[in-house]
Amino acid sequence: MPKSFQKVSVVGLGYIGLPTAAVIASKGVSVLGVDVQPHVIETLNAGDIHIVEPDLAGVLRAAVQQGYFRASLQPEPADVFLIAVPTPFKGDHEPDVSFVEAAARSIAPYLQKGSLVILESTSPVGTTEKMVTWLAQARPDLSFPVPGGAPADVAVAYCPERVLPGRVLHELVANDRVIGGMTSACAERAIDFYRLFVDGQCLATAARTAEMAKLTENAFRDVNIAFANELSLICDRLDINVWELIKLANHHPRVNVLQPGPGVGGHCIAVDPWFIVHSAPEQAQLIATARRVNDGKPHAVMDKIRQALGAGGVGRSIAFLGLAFKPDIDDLRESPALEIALHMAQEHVGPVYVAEPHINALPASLKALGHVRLVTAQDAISAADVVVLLVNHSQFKEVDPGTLQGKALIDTRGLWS
Ligand code: SAJ
Repeated sequence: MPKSFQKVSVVGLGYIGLPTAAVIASKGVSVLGVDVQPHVIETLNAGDIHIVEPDLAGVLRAAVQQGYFRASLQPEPADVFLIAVPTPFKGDHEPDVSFVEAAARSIAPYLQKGSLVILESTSPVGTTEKMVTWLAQARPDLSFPVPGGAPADVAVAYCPERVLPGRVLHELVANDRVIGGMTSACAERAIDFYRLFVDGQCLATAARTAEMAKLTENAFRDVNIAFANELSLICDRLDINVWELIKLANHHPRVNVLQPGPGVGGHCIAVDPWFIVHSAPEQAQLIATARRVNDGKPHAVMDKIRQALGAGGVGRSIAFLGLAFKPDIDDLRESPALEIALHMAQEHVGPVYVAEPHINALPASLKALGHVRLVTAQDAISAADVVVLLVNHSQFKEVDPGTLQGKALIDTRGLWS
């Protein structure tokens, strides 16, 4: 292990920071995890975890037991500081980088000559440069890098995470990384660090390009999903089966249309493109439109449900199959399926059945309505007049098609089409 990376501090112990800290510690590097939530610190120091991610519990527990990982509310001196805090919205889709600023200011007192600071949080272009400004304000005794400038006391780089929830431990090690330095010397230093645990390629670039690379990847996927979602609306109007259409079109050697659905959920794809739109609103026309198309899709599904319920909708019952934001996970964050089920249950007075095999209890918002029950898929289908398939969980493929006979069926994922 290079002598300069003996102690690493990871600030922000969420879905990215914690697995990253655990993987680095598993390589025999001493890692201090820092978070502002006392219950997170207590849980981790006891060798347990507070998030759901396959294989993470074992890796973290071993790291704690072997003394390579410890969590604290307070930063401490370290050779490398890796920041992985949330960057949510404020106001009208405006990126809020205040957690990055708070994290930068919290580590500033512990920097010294030779420190390496890396930002991993998904961030609008220019955030790494801002972070340097905050650090420099707090530490006038140290020099910090400027693009194309002279070597500085502290190296600063931006390196976005690209892991897929559910496969984080594998992808953290296997994926290629884009590593943007404030200067090329900063990028090289950060690459040396990532080599401690990354098997994929480490690709050097400027910090601004690396920031934009992350946003581009998710905006690319969002635009392509929007194309599929728009096609589904066009096909409804023209009475064409969109699933068959896409299968046929994808036989073209250079066409690969993605799958329509009830909308785009999760914490990344529905959020990150707005960071681009906010930075360049005049230019980012297609990206903004794609966001609107995907955000509009749940409303199109709700209109279909209202139609299926018909004029005598009052006493009829609805089954919603799936609440998660994508198949075979338990994550309900920003889920269009949950949005649709909740809106419709608020508006519909008849019985509502929800089948979500990955949860044990209804989310509070649905439970509070009083007329929504969490049941198995088969029970939901048997009891319902209108069946709405919202998530293509593997388990729903087992449903006997005979049981769907005579029901009004809205299949937003093409599972039974
Ligand atoms: N979806 C569709 N149709 C499709 C594919 C996806 O409707 O053909 C929907 C899903 O149902 C879901 C949403 O899109 O609601 C997002 O799911 P996803 O599997 O596309 O992506 P995430 O949000 O789980 O993870 C993404 C990944 N980014 C890309 O694939 C470019 C992941 O690599 C990133 O690390 C992650 O965002 C992140 O943290 O930014």
